[in-house]
Amino acid sequence: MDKNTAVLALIRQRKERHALPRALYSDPDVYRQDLEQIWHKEWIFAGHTFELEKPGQYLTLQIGDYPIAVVRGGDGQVRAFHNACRHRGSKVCTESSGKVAKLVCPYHKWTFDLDGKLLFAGNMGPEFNAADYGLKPAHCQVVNSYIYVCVADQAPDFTRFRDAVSPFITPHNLDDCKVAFESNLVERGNWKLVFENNRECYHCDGTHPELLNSFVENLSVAGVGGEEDPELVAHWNRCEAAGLPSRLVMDEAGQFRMTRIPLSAGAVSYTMDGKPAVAGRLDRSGEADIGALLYFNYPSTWNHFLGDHALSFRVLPQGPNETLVTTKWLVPKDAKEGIDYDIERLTKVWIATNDQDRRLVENSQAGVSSPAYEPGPYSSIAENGVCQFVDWYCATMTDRLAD
Ligand code: 3BY
Ligand code: FES
Ligand code: FE
Repeated sequence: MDKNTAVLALIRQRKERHALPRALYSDPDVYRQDLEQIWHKEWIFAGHTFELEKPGQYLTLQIGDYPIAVVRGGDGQVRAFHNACRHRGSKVCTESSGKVAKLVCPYHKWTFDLDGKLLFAGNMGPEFNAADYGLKPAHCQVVNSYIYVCVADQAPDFTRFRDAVSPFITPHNLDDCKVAFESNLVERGNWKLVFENNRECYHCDGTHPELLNSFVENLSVAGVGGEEDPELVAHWNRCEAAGLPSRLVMDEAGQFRMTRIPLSAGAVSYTMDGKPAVAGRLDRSGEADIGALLYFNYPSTWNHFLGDHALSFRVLPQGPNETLVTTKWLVPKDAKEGIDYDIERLTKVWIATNDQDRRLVENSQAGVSSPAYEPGPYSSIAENGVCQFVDWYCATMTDRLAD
């Protein structure tokens, strides 16, 4: 059996509404297929346009096998490049972010313009044609400040996602904000365990005391529906009347979903007392209590938008058992630290929550790696979201591996 067929067989082994078989969380051949069939093919969330305000600002990330640099050009355009020098392959941008006049490779100083063109290469002789050695571009799209990158030769359609997500985010003034704080957490667990854990709140009670000051453990919320929940429907109606798209939209293929949820009574933000963390508003509704807009886009991001701030989460696999989770706390651009917000108050809940989730993921990785592990059943009440994620993963992989 070749490796693709073996991975396909594992996916076909999965019992409906059950967790995945052990090898899918730990086997290096499966991880390779996850990269080739998903991470190297899909649009991956890289960062925000407001992190690259000025020409020459860049950020870097690793999408599976591909180091990527995202750069704001002299013409104001944001572009993604393969961060591999066209000489002997060195990374050109070696920091996680920075600002440069030109992109200079640290090895032999080949110098590229901000649009990727090779401007200078010393001692290459008269035959050398610099025009042949520009940095290779990767696909790059922006929707409401979210920069997405795709390393495939042919990127999948982006329009469907853009058209669906944009009306939800537009009223949140994302173009007018900044990163107040960023955390980078390496979780010793497979990327699928990270996303599965995010797609349920079955674990919230008993794990997330800080988050539960404002997050309601409404079992249908983290899931896939909502029309049957009168409180949720009332919240959608009130927010929509104030101009905020809120009603759940689920992608046909199950890859992305938006929905706006109410927080617990009296709470408007993810703080210890439920009160705002930031003076000033990110959204333009004029409503004090808009709850939280949630959006995920598999495989790389989930997000929360509140009235006073927003949180973006980026998931990047680093190995079969290792995942980088980057969290950014977004506040209005003109908000002043120490006056309009306090970093410790702003970040306390999700720093604690992320760390608690990290531990859950690491415990799961340890358990599912045991030869004695047997996939158990999902709760039909509290784990519909996890099931939805795993179904999307299995359907996507089956489709591509069976081709
Ligand atoms: O982490 C999330 O985005 C959601 C909200 C809290 C727990 N989880 C279901
Ligand atoms: Fe970049 Fe030589 S590898 S200049
Ligand atoms: Fe959690």
